[in-house]
Amino acid sequence: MKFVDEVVIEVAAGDGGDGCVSFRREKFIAKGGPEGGDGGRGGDVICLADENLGTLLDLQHRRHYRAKKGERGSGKNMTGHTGEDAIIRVPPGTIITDAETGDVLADLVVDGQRAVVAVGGKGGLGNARFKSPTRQTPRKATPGKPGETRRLKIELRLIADVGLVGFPNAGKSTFLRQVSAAEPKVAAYPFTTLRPQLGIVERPGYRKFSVADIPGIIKGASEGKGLGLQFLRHISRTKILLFIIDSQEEDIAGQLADLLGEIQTFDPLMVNKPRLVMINKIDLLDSELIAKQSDKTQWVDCWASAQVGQGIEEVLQRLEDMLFA
Ligand SMILES: Nc1nc2c(ncn2[C@@H]2O[C@H](COP(=O)(O)OP(=O)(O)OP(=O)(O)O)[C@@H](O)[C@H]2O)c(=O)[nH]1
Ligand SMILES: [Mg+2]
Repeated sequence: MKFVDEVVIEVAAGDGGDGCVSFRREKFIAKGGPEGGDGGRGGDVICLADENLGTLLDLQHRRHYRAKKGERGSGKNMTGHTGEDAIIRVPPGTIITDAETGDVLADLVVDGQRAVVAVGGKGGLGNARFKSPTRQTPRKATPGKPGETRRLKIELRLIADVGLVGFPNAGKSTFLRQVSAAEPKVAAYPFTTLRPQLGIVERPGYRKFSVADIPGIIKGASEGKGLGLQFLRHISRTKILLFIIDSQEEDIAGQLADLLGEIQTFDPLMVNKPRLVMINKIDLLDSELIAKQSDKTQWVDCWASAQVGQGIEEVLQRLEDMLFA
């Protein structure tokens, strides 16, 4: 299944119904007063967060949404019915911006949250409204106002407590498999992960938290290399970044610096987020070597092996302390 995390759609709220021209007809009265009702309001276009959805796939298949027009007014001062709203269901974590102005219209975070993204037109006025002492039989009514139309950019961001950052092949997906029930693909080549994935860490007696695995970034990603930085948006709202670095790389300090540099380009605020640095694949390292290097690697928080599970408990404990302290 393809992961769709950004879609542009077009929406149109319903036009207002027209006002009505009508006169009372009663026995023995040749011409009664005006009694034309107002038109109904047009329906709104509403975005609704629905936790049963995980992607924007539905929106990719259908890109136009239109709410119903308001009903015309009718005789006997009857106001027309309001047009039916158009409801667009999106997963929690969806941000909706006006594609032309860039204004953020809504940020839907929890299930059931809704936002009007295009407002229905007002109904027109019926001729009953135009009666005055000098104008007993107004033939005037006004048409309904047009509903708002908009192009919307719909973006999905995973909502997670911890975001994984690392170069391709560092072992991010292996880590997520190790600590949660999620089963992202793991393979010995770069760019195995092509779509963000969420896992929940559940340990008996501890609080749950969620971890987001995203495709690896590479040096130069900010200039469009690799898969680019677009996936970083998924971890832009996490509370903590967990950097995973492959111990087999020659210059692990340089790796961290490069990762931070790329993130900085994407969003300077992300660099200030609390972070934990984990060196992975220590099952391939000589433990004496680690001990010898320890004075040069004080910036490392944890040494672990996502594959065999060594040191992972400590990583989870540190994350838990940072999240819930
Ligand atoms: N020996 C050893 N191998 C590991 C460890 N963690 C991951 N690997 C291997 O490293 C390779 C890459 O692992 P992935 O988990 O797919 O790496 P990733 O960071 O998700 O990679 P991308 O999705 O491409 O960004 C796989 O062959 C894993 O089996 C580890 O702790 N020890
Ligand atoms: Mg991966």
